[in-house]
Amino acid sequence: MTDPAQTQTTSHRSTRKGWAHTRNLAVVAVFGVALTLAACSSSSTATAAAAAGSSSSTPAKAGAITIKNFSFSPGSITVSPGATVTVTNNDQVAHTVTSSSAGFDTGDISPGQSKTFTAPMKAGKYPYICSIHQYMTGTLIVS
Ligand SMILES: [Cu+2]
Repeated sequence: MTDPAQTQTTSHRSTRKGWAHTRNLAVVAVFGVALTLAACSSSSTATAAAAAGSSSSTPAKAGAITIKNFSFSPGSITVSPGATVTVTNNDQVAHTVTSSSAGFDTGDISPGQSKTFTAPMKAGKYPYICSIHQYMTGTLIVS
């Protein structure tokens, strides 16, 4: 197997390209810090909301649900139609994210593992449970 990193160091052109790429990353990082500082100093949630809204042209808004202490977090999550939702189980026992009405089900998620499911295409409010511990409830909102 050829290591791409090694291949780069043997070619001047590739090395220069790699350096330029690293420099671009640094510029992005600095810009990111500046943005963060600006957001903090103004302490305006409106600014953050506007920034988030400007990225609405991106594909389906994905979601992430975490399970800890027999509880879904966040208890209610909003995603785009057809979005991929990742569920991470941070408990010591298996859990599921199951919605019989919406037709999504992760199946058993072992402790420390993650699984994904696809959100319904139809906008709506979909309650789900853990099929193993049916008192565990959460809500997936598609909008
Ligand atoms: Cu469970």
